[in-house]
Amino acid sequence: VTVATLGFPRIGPRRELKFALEKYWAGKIGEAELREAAAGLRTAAWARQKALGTDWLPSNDFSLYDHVLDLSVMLGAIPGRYRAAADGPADLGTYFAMARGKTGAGDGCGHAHGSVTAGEMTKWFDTNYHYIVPEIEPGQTLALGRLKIVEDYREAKAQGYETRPVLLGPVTWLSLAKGHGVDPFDRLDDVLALYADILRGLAQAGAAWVQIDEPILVTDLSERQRLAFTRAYARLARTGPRLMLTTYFGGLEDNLSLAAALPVAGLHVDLVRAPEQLDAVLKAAPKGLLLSLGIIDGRNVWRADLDALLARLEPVAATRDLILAPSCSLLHVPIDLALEPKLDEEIRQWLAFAVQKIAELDLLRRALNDGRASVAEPLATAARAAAERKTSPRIHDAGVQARLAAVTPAMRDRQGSRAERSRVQAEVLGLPPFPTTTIGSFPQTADVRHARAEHGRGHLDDAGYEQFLREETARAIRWQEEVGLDMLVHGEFERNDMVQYFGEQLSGFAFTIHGWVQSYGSRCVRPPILYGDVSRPAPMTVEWWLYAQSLTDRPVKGMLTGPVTILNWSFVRDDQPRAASCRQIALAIRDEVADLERAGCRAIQIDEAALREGMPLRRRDGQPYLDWAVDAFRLSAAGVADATQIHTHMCYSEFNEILPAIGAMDADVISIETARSQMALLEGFARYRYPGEIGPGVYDIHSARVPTEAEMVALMRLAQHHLRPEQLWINPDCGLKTRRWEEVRPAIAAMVAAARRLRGRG
Ligand code: THG
Ligand code: ZN
Repeated sequence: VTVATLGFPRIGPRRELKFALEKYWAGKIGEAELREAAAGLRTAAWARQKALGTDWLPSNDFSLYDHVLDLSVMLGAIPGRYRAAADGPADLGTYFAMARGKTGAGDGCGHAHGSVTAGEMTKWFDTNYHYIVPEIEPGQTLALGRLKIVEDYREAKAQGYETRPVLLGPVTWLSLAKGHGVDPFDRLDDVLALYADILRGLAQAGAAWVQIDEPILVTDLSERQRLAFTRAYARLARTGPRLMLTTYFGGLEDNLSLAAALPVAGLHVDLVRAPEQLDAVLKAAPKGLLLSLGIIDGRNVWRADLDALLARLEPVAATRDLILAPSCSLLHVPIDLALEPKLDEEIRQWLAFAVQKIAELDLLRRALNDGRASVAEPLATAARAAAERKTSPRIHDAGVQARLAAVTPAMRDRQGSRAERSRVQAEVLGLPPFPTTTIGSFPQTADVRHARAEHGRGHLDDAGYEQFLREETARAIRWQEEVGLDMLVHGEFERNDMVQYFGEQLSGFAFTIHGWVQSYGSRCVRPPILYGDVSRPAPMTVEWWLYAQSLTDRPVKGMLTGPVTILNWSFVRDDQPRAASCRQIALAIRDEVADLERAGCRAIQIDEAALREGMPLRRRDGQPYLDWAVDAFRLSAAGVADATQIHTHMCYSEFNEILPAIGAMDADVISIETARSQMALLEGFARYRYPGEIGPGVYDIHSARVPTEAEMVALMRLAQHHLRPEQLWINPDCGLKTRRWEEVRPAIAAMVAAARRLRGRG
């Protein structure tokens, strides 16, 4: 029995990669320094994993921005708009242009000379990691660029580390790719020829094995994808190194026989998401197939129940050779629990971050190879922790249970119909046609982040920090009045993150100091850890809302994160269903909604940015998920009077398949991203006859480009093809926290001017 890891966090224990990248983008360091920082992180990761007992070390799991983008660049899938900007093979400038776009001369005055839009970014399966969507244009040439994967393999080897390079497989890459009018699978053979070259290059460099990731195998596959698997692996399996076909994020199910029949040398399966598949996998796997069992959760932070795992593994290990591994790459968990000195001691006993997970694998291997007695003491410690967690009073709160038991169906329903609500809300709010608003956050400037950091370090006291935040909020309110927005927001300067902020104030959640997880590129999040029954000891947002509203006569929206999004962006309990945890959070948010309303708030936005991405990977699981997710949202929102306007917001999503669910949420107003898709999204809303009010985003906030008034008017005219004018709001397509004021000021001014122009037309 040996131990493998499938990938290690890239960002570094102190987010070294983030800081190096941001310095490089700011022009403060050069390419050589950036590459040096990256190489240091790779070396440290190999050394660390080796020291912890990893037999199979990964390479090429590191990326400067995104591993899917790395592969696209390696295959030469570089859309024309970037080729114009660079001659020759893709350099670092092209790579980052694809990742982040590029602002060229003329940007800011609304023209786009030299500016290039970034590749589309979307969620990696059901995680909170975002990859850059591969693009295949008609007539796209594909040709190998720099073989980063071979370079990284050699780099490790030169340092004395024999590694198993990680390569995203061709069928998953093609499945994720967007073909502009062409089916990416038409290019299968071209892509396979390049993969064969990559594999030969790795073989020449000395690699004996390659980890080829095909997570698409845990989804519902089309016939074309299935055929592609057979064709691809017939071609690749005998090309060079042995292939460890790696699946994760779910069970193989109906794809098991397909996967087991591929002529690969090894198969990795996820036994955390799909523990029940072990028997079927053992039966389907030919004796010669090396099995890698993903038994330690790469998606969550709980310590494993080692005794239970050993009971399951011992009989298997007696009959065949095994690799023990995390279920998936450790990219999705924080690096090291040892960096959390402030974490509650009892809760710490229950947790394992990336480093601790590898130690668990090491322990399991020893127990299997040398007998449990050889590791009796650490096993006993783990068992004690597991037992204590099951019965801890920290987890179980009778008050919360009683409240849940008393939830009635009526608590999920608003009092009046949509039409009635709309009428009283119009009366109370007195907004003009095409009302303007923003999604909630304003720029998190260096000043804001600095003040928060100083406060965190104790260099700025509570009163000083509070004073700073008040001034920022007051400035934001004044500016919104001046620029002429109709419904204001307080700006969220006090919030680090829309989930973490609530996690820090709710009971049942723990939070970390260094528990960063990469979200995209240099951006990270610190997911709160939901360990126990949830309640809200005190109002969380009312003071800031009251302060902001005291400064203006215009309505200020109350800003909350919805229960589904809090759930999806947290590490959640594994001892009860997600639906149960979600309902508890919903009740806590419901309390906050009630307090905001009592304080006089007339419009409350409950963001469900992550509702769509929480969709399970298998179609059959979709509707049950939507049922409880929508239910939780309604439970959080429906306690208000008809006159209180409930808003919600959803981020970049393909909504069409979930429109009935969005309708069922019964929010009065929804804001969505549409700027990039030229309002195409609205067709679906129109076809479905969405009954509520909608703010289709007219300002693509993911780009530094400042849109013009004319562009936004044009977008709203497009919107009116699909929806009645009374339904429409005007807003950016997401929060503005990642933008700079220099961009936000002119963009919002143009947006308000666009609204005025539309009103003039009547
Ligand atoms: N919060 C959480 N998850 C998210 C988002 C979020 N997932 C999807 C989307 N939004 C991802 N976008 C971002 C945008 C910005 C940042 C992170 C994810 C970001 N992070 C700061 C950074 O990396 O410097 C750290 C923020 C902090 O101090 O906590 O800016 O909004 N949970
Ligand atoms: Zn958004």
